[in-house]
Amino acid sequence: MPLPVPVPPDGVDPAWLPPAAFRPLGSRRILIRGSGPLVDTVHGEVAEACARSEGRVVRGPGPGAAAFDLVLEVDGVGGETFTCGRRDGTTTVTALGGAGLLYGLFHVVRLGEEAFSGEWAPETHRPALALRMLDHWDNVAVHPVMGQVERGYAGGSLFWADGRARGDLDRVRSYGRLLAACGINAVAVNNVNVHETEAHLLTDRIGEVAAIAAALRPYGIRTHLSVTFAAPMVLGGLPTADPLDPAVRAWWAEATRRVYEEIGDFGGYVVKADSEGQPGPFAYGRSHADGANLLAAALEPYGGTVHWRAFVYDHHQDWRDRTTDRARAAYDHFVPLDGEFAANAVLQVKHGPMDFQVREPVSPLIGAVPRTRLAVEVQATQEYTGQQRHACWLGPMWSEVLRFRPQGPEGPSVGELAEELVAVSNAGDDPFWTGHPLAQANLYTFGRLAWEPGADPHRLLDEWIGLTFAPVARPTADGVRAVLDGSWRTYEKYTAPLGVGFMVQPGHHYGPSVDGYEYSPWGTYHFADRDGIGVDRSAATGTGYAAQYAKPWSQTYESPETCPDELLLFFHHVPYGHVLHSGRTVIQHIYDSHFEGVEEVEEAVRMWASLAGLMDPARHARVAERYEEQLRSAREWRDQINSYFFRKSGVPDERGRRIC
Ligand code: GCV
Repeated sequence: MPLPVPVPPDGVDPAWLPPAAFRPLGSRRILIRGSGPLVDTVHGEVAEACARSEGRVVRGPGPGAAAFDLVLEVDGVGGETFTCGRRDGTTTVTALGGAGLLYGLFHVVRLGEEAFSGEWAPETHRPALALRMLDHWDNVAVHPVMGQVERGYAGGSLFWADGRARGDLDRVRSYGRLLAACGINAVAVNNVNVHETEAHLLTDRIGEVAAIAAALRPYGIRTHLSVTFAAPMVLGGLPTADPLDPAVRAWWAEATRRVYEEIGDFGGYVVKADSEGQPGPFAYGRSHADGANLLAAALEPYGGTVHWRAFVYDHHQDWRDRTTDRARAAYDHFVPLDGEFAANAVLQVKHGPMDFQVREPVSPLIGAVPRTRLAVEVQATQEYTGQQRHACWLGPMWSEVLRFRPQGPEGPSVGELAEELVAVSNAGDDPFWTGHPLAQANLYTFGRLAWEPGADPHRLLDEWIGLTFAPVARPTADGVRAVLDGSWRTYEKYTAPLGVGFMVQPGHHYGPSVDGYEYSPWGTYHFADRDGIGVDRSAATGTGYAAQYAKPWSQTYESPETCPDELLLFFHHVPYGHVLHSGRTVIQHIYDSHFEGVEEVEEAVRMWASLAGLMDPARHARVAERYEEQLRSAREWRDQINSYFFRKSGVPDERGRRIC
């Protein structure tokens, strides 16, 4: 039976699955062979597309394939792999399982008319990373400081409303559909900071999680849950959460058994422990391997996984103490534990050593735990990259991370070392899903990069444009590409310079405040004085962080002479007159890049205005409105940063531009 395609509520943007994107497929004669729930989903998609465009679909063994333009068939025991080729006028997608067929269908949608022209040999497509996951930092109850979605810039939660799981889950079904169309196969439905209400999702409120899981399942998405390490105490009334205590182990085993009674394909737990106030094993003198293995043991009988976050650092640092370096923390905590984690425990590592800044080096932990399963975590929600008020397409940044080779140029890339890629989701109940309509490109690119980490992100951007604006005319495609293509570097230019990071307003993290975190306990400093700026992380004279890298990176980063310009202030404290590889001094680079960044935003605003009338007016208007704010904010960044460094250094701009 075909499963009806979910219908999002009125006014909700179709994102990258507008009906027009299905037109090339919908006007064809299509044969579907195979059975099972995901094949029913494929059947529903095809049936709806055909009903709209006068195509025809047959399900079953069918007459000879030659009578069809497209054959979608399952031939295997399961899995996500599919093969697609075209011969004698018939395009064939042969998948190993229902999930593969679903991905094969969306592959055909992406190809559009191309899927039905010429001939090509069968090509096999399989995801490079087994798990491609979104972590939602959603709270059930609205948190007094963080709101409903922590670091959420797209309205309220998609899953939770009025203190419980939404009754109407059509929007969640539509979300699952969008995610499947870019290759995502797992979702964690609540914040890693687990507050009291949300702790109960594990036990007495698991039925609500089960309802969400049921809504996502038809699109091949497994549901995961963030849990508090203190659950045995908070929920079970035990006096301890010590991971080696038999009663604690029994409690987790029983709680997990009940979870699987409700959700047979439950993915597992996500845990933030001993981090920013969340409880963890340190309270009992136990290691993080002890902690992770406790939950892994409870999940193991059911095939579940624990995602244990490596974001562990001291957030009560004394800013006067120059020896403690937050960037070192994940490596220092977890490298000694390599080889101690259970087979179903995955260490989830932020891509950089700090916290999703616009520019960071790749975390040295990623290349240093060969006997530990790794998930790399990126942030689609733009906490430090414009909060979905600024257009900032992060595809090139994530691609750089995934292509980096931590063990040296001959070693494996991050995309090869990681088994899984996780993003903090940027979606909410906003009609455009992501607040800023162009931020949809981040979600889409993330999913596609998780499938194929070596893909050229610009190709993926073009894919997103082609689908979202279908049928896309040249000026629209060129215009959208022009405003997004370099937007990450533009954002970098007008915010904190040369990898030094932060300089944001404390708390909400939007907008400039150069010294906002300079005298705080969070370990995020720039150390600017009248002579220079930057953090000395060299082994010779600094915190020693550079030595956490394998060669040649440890050597490259150790010296200001070889350190790449864009990371200079992350690794070194240098005088304002230090000459960069670009030939400019640091101070002149600060001035120039900030003027340039704002000019680039001005250009993007003009480009966007020229696209009026070429797309859905509501989408155009929303972006235009966001650009007004981006421009205001970029000018504020430029002026605060330039004035701050002019006042500190006393060095005038070579070009005599106005700096207050
Ligand atoms: C969910 C940063 C964010 C926090 C977030 C944390 C994390 O510190 O500001 O809001 O907490 O990262 O990744 O756990």
